Order: sequence, then C-alpha cells, then structure tokens
Amino acid sequence: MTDFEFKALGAKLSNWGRWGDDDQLGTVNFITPEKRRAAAALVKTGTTFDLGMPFDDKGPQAGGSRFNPIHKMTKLLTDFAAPDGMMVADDIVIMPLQCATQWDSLAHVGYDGFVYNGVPASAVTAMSGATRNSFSQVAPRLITRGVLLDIAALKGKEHLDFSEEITADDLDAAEQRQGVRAGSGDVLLFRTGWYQVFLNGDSENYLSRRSPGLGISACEWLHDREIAAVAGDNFAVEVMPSTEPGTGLPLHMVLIRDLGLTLGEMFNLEELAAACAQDGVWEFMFSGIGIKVTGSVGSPVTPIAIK
Ligand code: UVW
Repeated sequence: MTDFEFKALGAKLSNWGRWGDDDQLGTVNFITPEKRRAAAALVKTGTTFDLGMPFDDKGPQAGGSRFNPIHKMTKLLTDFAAPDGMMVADDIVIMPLQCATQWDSLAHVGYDGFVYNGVPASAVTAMSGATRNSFSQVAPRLITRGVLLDIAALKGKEHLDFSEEITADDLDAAEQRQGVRAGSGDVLLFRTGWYQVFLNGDSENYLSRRSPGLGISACEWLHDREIAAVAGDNFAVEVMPSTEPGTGLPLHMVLIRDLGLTLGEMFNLEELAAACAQDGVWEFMFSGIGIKVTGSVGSPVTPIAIK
C-alpha cells in the first residue's frame, strides 16, 4: 500500500448501492431471519457470557470529550413515606456513547465528504445528529451467529504485543486451529487479549495509540466472508499506529464508509474465550442490540454470547 491506497481498496470493496440507494444498514443486511434461526439452534446449555464493560466511573477514559459514565440517583427509596408502604428509586446516567463497550455506526467515520452509501457529511447535523446511517437503524437487528477467533492463543501469548498486526492469514490460521469458519451474516469477534491490560488497571496503555489490532489485509477478508459486524477486545478494532503511510485509521474508513460494516470496540472476550477453549466450540448465538438513540453515531452495548 502506498499513500492513500486505502481509498482504492475501499472503492474495490465498496457495498454502496448493493442493498439499494436508500440503504442504511450495510452489512447488517447479511443477517437474515434464517440466519437468526440457525444461530438460535446453536444454544445448547443456555449459558450466557457478558461481553460488556461495566458502565461506571472505573471505565478506561481519562477525561476530555470521552469521559466515564456519571450515574446519579434522582429518587431514593428512602425519600418515600407512602401510606401503602410503596417505595421508588429512579436514576440518570450521563455518558459519551463511545466511552466503553460500544458500536460504531455507519455515520461515525467517513472521508472525502461522504459516509456509507454516498451520504454527505452534512447529513450529520448539530441539531439532529445522524439524519442518515444512525445507529438506531441497526440497533434491533444485531442478533445472529457469533464466531470467536482467539488470535492471542494462536500466537501462544497472554495478549498480543504493542502495535501487533493481525493479518488475513492470521484469521485463516485461527479458523484452522479452532476448527470453525466465519461466514455470511456472522458477527466476528477477535481476541487480542489486550482487554487484560484494562482489567489489570492500566487504562493508559489500554487506550494508547500502540494498540494491537486488525491490519489492512483484514478488509478484503471481512468483505469476502460477508461478515455482518466485527468486534474486538481492543479499543479501535484496528492496529495502531496504522501501517499505512500518512493515515491514522484506514480500517475505520474502508470498513465503515465503504463496506458499511458496523464495528464493535472494547468487548470483554476473556471468559468466553476460556469457555470456548474448554468445550472446543467457537460458535454461539450472539446478541448485541444497542440503544436506539435517534440520530446516534454509535451506541453503548452489553453484548451477550449464548452457548
Ligand atoms: C474514532 O473515534 C475515530 O475511533 P473509535 O471508533 O475507536 O472511537
């Protein structure tokens, strides 16, 4: 790849118009009712795995425009002295939608004036947010088969190193090692082990610009497999710094803008990976329904895998 060659890759892999000029779902279109029926059939024991970060003041953010959630009570049980003994508690949360485990919508990132499906940047407005490609479009649809690829285990490491790149060949090798294959309409989860850095209390390095993650060769792989959404345990899906000269987040630009692929970040894959390694089953039912905030460009989520 040379300077901005990611744009040629984006043009080659583009899904613009594939599901119509008005489409706002992108690759989530690959999740069909048949796909969800097959995903439900993967549930054998009913065991659930929480893939989400707690939404609280111990999150990874250090402040600025992305800060940790602020949760306050607006009514306390002890405020009440009703004749029938009833008590009520209410609460409020203030949080950036991108502060913890989250989805990036198809309005989150673009380049050269457009986001997914030729929508102009002006469609995201200060008053209304994303008038096109809002996360609220895909929010209720993210239930499908999930496949976990454990790249840290493939490399024989607790976690990948700073700035370690995951290539398309690594994804193939992980599939071969685990005896699983990701296909059309799946949510692909990839584990770098980097989440352990957060669990060990080192948020600075967890969010550092030297994170391991997917490299540019993963774009074509995800496109060819018709993956509906991809999510990692790192904070930006892709390797940082970028291996592509002159650009910071080329996978965000190609995957979100050109493929119309929803990205998931900061997923906790630790328990799920351990359970999959134990039973040898790396596929499961996945539910990642986010919050249907009108006009949102992303969403907090508590994703669940069900075995
Ligand atoms: C950007 O905000 C560009 O990145 P992320 O999706 O990691 O939040």
